[in-house]
Amino acid sequence: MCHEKVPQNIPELNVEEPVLFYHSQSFYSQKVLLVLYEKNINFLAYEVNVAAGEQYTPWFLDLNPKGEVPVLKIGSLVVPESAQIINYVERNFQQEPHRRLLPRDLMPQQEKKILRLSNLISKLPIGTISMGSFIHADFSPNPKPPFIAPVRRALVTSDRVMSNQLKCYAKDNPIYAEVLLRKSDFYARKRDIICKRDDYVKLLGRLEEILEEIENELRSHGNADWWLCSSHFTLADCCLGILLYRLYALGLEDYLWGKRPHIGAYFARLYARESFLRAIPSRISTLRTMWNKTPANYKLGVGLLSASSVIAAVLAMRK
Ligand SMILES: N[C@@H](CCC(=O)N[C@@H](CS)C(=O)NCC(=O)O)C(=O)O
Repeated sequence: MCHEKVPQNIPELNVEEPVLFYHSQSFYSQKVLLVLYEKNINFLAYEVNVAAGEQYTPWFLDLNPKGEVPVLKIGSLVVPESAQIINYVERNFQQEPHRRLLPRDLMPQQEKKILRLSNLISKLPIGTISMGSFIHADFSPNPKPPFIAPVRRALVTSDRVMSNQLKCYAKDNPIYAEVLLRKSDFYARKRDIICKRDDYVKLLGRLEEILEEIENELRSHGNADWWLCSSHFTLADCCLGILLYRLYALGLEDYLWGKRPHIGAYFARLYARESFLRAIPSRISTLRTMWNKTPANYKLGVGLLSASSVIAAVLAMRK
């Protein structure tokens, strides 16, 4: 078996309200969380133990055969994929106390711009950008927790074995074998792009083109107190806010918006928004991720180092 120590049956959640299966460090989960908070939707959050492979248990694969978070479940309705979840909630939760992320009073060209920019941002291969930044670390000199060196190394290692691991999950779950094997191929191809520096530079170039367009858009508002495309915080802001947060956590902010002051100011403004603060991972969850992802020998080293510092301090005090 590939997985252990995780619930082998769907958790009994006898609730009427929507349930979001998510992971606090997952980019796509954070985007959905931001949308749900912005729209003032009550929901129950179930954190899937991705590190232990809970997403490949049969009960989770029944929800999403790709073995990915986020998934939204409302009664018997199951909606996988962040884009589908966002579409679903935007269409179905529009009346008070909810609010639209595409407000009614937008001009047609504004709505078009919001949809276009949201779409551009959503198409970015964020997993490849993240993993590539761990390998070509000179682009991201200042990574934030949880992306400290031992965690980055552990993530690169688990990404490297993922393609084979997925073949193993496919064997364990023959009904979902086809989709899992397709995902295994995807991981093998992604690995090629991540490792080749030229390909990674091209990917960052594409990201920069989008950020340049966003910088120009923000600049065009002058001093108006606008978000990306409107005075309202819209769908485009949910996509952009979480993208910027991920790039910042990876340590790419100087490289990407050091020379784009409007994006820098926009990013700082997000921290005054309650929904954004709720959607990004708490310190506790970041510490938990760091602990789970840090190899045991490194923890032992840090433990020994701390113990020896304490002993040295005690000895010094006795002198
Ligand atoms: N296209 C999916 C991507 C979701 C995705 O990649 N989720 C990642 C976390 S950010 C995941 O569940 N990874 C676990 C795995 O693949 O084993 C979406 O938009 O929801």
